[in-house]
Amino acid sequence: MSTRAVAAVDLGATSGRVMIGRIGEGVLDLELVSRFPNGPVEREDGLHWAFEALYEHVVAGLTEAVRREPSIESIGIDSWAVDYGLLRDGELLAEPFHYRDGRSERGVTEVHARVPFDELYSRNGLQFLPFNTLYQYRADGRTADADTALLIPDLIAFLLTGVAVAEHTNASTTGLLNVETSAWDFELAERIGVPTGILPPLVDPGTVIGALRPDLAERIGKELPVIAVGSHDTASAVVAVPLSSAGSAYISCGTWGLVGLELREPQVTDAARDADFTHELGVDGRYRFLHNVSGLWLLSESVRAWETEDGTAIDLPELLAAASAVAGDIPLFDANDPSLSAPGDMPRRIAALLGDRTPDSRPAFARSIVESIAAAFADAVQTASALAGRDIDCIHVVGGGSLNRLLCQATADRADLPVLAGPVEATALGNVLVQGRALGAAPATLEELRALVAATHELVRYEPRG
Ligand code: LFR
Repeated sequence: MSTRAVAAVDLGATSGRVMIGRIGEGVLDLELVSRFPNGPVEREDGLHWAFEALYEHVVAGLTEAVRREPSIESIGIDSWAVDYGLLRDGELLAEPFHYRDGRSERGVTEVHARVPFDELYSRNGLQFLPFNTLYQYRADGRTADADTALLIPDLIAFLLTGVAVAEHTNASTTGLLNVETSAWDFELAERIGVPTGILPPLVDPGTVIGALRPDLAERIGKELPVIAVGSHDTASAVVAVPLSSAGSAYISCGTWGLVGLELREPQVTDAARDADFTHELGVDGRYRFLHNVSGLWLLSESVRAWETEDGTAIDLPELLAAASAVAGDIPLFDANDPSLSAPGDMPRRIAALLGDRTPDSRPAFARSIVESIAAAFADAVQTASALAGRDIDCIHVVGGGSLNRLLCQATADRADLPVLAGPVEATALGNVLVQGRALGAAPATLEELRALVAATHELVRYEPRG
C-alpha cells in the first residue's frame, strides 16, 4: 500500500484546524495546515457561533492544504455535536446557535411535558444534556420555516458539495435517532413538534457525500470528494483510541471529558439512565457508552477570566507546574455542576461552590479544578465499569487533556488504574483513518485501524500512586 493523503477538517469548541493526513502501510501522520480560534459570540438573541468566519477558515485551510500537498484525494469534516443550521431552498436561515445558549431550557420543559424523560431515554438512549438537539429544535421558532436541518459538519459538507445528508454518529446526538434501529424516530419528532421533513437521509461514515461544487473546486485547486467520517468529533476520537484490551476505558478530553467504554450492544437500563450514561453511535455501529464530564472548559474559562483581570496572557504550563507543587488538602467541587456551563466569570462561580474552602492563590485554585475534573473522571470510569459489568484495567486519555500531566496523574491516582495518554490529535487521526479506509488505503476493521495508531504513536504511561 503506498502512502496516500487526505485533508481533515476538525472543528472544536475553542479552535478549529485543517490538517493533511498521510496514511499507508505502517504510516499515519498529520501535518497542521491552519488553526483558527472558535467560540461563542454574543448576539442580540443569544449565543451563536460565528459560522461565516468558521466556514471561510475551512475553505482557506483546504486551499492551503491542496497547495502544500497536491496529491490530497478527499476531505473529511468533524466537529462538536448537537448544533445545527436551518436551511430553506439551500439558504441558511440564521447563524447557528451555540449549545451553551440558555434558550434550550424552555425546550427541555416543553419536550418533557410531551415525552417524559424516562420514555425519551428508552427510545434514544441519550443522557440528559439540556442542549441535546431535540430540545434546541423545540425552542427554535424557525424550524417551521426550514426545509432542512443540518448538524455543523453536515452543513459544511452541504456548502461544499450541495448534498444534504445526516451522518449517523453525529445524528445520534440529536436525540431523534432510535437507539435500537439507528433510524430517525419520526414518531418522536412529531410528538415534540419537530417537522420530520427537515431530517435528511442518514449516511454511514465512509460514504462519499459528494464532489466539491465547481466554484469551490476551482478555488481550492482540485476536484475532490467529501467523505463522511465519524463527523461527531468524539466518534472520530474513539476510532483512534488504541484500546489495548476489552477492559480499556477511554477519556476523550478537550473542552469536555467524554468518559466511557465502547460497546457492541446498547445497555439501555434504568441504572444507565439514572447514572446519565449515553449511547452515542460510534463508527461501524459501535456504541459510545459514556458520560459527559466538564473537561478543560473549567480551566480555560478560568484562565480567560484571569487574563481579562490582569490585561496580560497567562502561561498555562507555568501555572500547571505551580499547581503541581501545591501541597496539602485540595478542596474539590462538582465539575458537572450546572452553574458552570455558561461562559463568563468562572473563578467566581467555582468559588461559590467551594465557599470558605476556596483557595487563595491561582496555582491552588487551578489544582482544585484539575483534581475535581480527575475525581469526576475516576467516578465515571467506575460507574461505566459497574453498569457494563466489565472490569477495567486501564484508562486511555486522548485529546488535548492527554498533554496535561497533572490531570493524567491525578486521574490515575483517583481511579487507581494506569492511564495511557495519547494521541493528542486522536480526533483528526480518526477522521483520517475513516477516509483512508474508504479510499482503500487502510485496513477494514476498527481493531486494525487502532493497531495502526498504536504502531505509529507513542503513549505516555501514568501509574497510580496508591
Ligand atoms: C466534544 C463534544 C461532546 C458533546 C459536546 C457538545 O467536543 O462533541 O461529545 O457532548 O462537544 O457538542
